[in-house]
Amino acid sequence: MPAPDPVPLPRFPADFLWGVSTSAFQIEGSPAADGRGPSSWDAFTREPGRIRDGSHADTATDHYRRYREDVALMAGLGVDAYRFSVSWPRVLPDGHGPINARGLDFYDRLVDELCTRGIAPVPTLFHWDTPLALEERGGWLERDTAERFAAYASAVAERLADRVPMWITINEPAEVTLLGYGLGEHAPGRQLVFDALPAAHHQLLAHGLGVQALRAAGARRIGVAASHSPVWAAGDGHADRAAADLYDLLTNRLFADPILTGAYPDEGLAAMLPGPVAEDLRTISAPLDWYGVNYYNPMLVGAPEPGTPTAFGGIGIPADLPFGIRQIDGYEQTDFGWPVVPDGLRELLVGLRERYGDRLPPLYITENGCSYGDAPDPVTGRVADARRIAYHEGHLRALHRAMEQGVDVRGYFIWSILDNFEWAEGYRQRFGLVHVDYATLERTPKDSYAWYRDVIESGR
Ligand code: IFM
Repeated sequence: MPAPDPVPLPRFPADFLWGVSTSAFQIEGSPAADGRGPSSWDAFTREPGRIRDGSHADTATDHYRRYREDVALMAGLGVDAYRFSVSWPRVLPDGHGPINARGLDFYDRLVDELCTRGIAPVPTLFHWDTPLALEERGGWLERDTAERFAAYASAVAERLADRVPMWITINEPAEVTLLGYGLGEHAPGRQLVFDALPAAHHQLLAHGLGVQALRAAGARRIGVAASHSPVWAAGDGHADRAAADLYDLLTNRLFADPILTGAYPDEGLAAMLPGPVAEDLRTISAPLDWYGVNYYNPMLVGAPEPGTPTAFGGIGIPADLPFGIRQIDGYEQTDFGWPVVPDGLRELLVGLRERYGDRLPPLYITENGCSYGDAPDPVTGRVADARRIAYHEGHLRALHRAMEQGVDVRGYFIWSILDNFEWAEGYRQRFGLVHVDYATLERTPKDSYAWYRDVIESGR
């Protein structure tokens, strides 16, 4: 158990935005309510062996029906903002065609509830739940999906832009590309390895077209939520450094460079992408108001070791890839097996500032969090999650150091307000400030909830 740090947390600027995050598929449940269509993840969870605990997200946390209770929990925390995602198949059950007004009504009610409580709604338009009808036509491997996304973005903004102060186009296109289309660990379960690259380009194009559509509909303050990790080479030799550089290119620069510089980081790679790439890059790099960073941990990468498949956080990495993921020793691990490296956040942010300079808009940490399985005490009901508190304290200190080093960071969203459906892990990983009993759906704020409430309060 980590000892509490006796040094008080540093002060953040008075206008620093404190928030919490979720995504639709992970919390909402009610997959058939009010005309929602099926998503790629509904189908994936039904395939035997895909989800480690054999679960699905038909109920998840039942947020679709309990959203008022959840917004009340956020109000109790005192957060300034709530980052949630809009389910594309609720709004357009087939991914295109007529709008399902009842699906949009849910987000209308949610936004109203948030506004009533003084919490800024921050919707993400795509957090992985592709409408199944589009997935069956190739999903993100097809350019058409990007164009459909833009029409969907318009529909959502036309309804909500009058009350939404900050927008996010897409979440973590790197994970969808790598885990969904490259390795098959996530929906849609394709194992295309490097043939998955069109999925990256089309999500980036969707982001760019989405920015245009949002601006045309009057949306303000548009950003993206991209996952980033510092990549550490496993050794000083050329082979390890080259493998780490390739991993950094494929997971960090492949996504940030087009958005922030209007170019792919490697010409050979750009040449493998479909469509009018140069023209698309102009769309993809339309100026953003801010850039969102999702940070969990650094990655240690070395040359592949033939015959030794590697794994990270339960995800198997095939042995024939040109890099191998190594275990990071010497740090505590979350229950997911992810190393806890707070200074990796500072390293990452300073690195982004060095690489992109003045092209980097103000940053928000759109996700940061940890999975620990602490449960309510059977007698007192208390959920004593000291490790989560230590995790966030450490990351806030690291974030503050990055700001002292000149990185312009405007806010921090904890992943997540609630325990929820953690994709291929099912319900085995709990990231919430609030415990969810999946049998009764009872919510129990953990000690970390009270800690975050105090952090927010003391900053005011
Ligand atoms: O739960 C996910 C989220 O959907 C995307 N970012 C990482 C989180 C933890 O794995």
